[in-house]
Amino acid sequence: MVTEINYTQHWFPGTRDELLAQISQQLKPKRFAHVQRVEHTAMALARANDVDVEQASVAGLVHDYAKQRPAEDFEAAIRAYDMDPGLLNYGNAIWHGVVGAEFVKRELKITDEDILNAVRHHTTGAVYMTKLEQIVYMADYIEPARDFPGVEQARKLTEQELGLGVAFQAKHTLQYLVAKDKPVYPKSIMTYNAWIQRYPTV
Ligand code: DGI
Ligand code: FE
Ligand code: FE
Repeated sequence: MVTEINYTQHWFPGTRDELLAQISQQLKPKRFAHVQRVEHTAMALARANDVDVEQASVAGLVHDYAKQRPAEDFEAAIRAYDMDPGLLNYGNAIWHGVVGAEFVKRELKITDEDILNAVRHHTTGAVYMTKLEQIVYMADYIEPARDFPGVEQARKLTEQELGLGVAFQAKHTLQYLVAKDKPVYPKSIMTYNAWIQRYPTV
């Protein structure tokens, strides 16, 4: 996929090609292709929702930056950066976003808190999410290669209104986790509670 965008702002201190080069060192080809599809979807959602398209490009590209790190890296970072020790009870699924953002900040020199929060919250969502955070959360869920029951409805709702998509995803991810007997990270439940009250119809 070719996404022609020249970075003219300061979200990442370098060109898009330089960012891609750094990300490709961290990710296997399949995951690298996924983040580029998320970038593309996030840029479209940004255009539709009056969010900075370049900021959405950077956030989409970096959202899974830490996905393929070993557990030891995350455990060390949780201790080094005084993060919630409760995080140690979870695993890569939760760490790659909330702890991964710390690697994004330090290694990619991205300082914009909106982008960093979009990375932090892209798996669990959050009670309060900016439009950029909602965009990355949804782009990850509906990028073109996603294929699961309900994805078409998720795409339609997101097009209608970002918040509808967020509520839909929060509800369906919670249902999925419970059905699979997986532990639910408390933040995922908080996300569900908040968004289902804002959008009770999903
Ligand atoms: O990294 P991706 O695969 O692109 O997508 P993602 O960051 O949304 O991760 C999705 C995975 O995370 C999916 O398998 C469900 C899982 N997940 C989401 N919320 C929770 C969770 N896993 C646990 N254990 N607890 C959660 O609250
Ligand atoms: Fe992810
Ligand atoms: Fe992802």
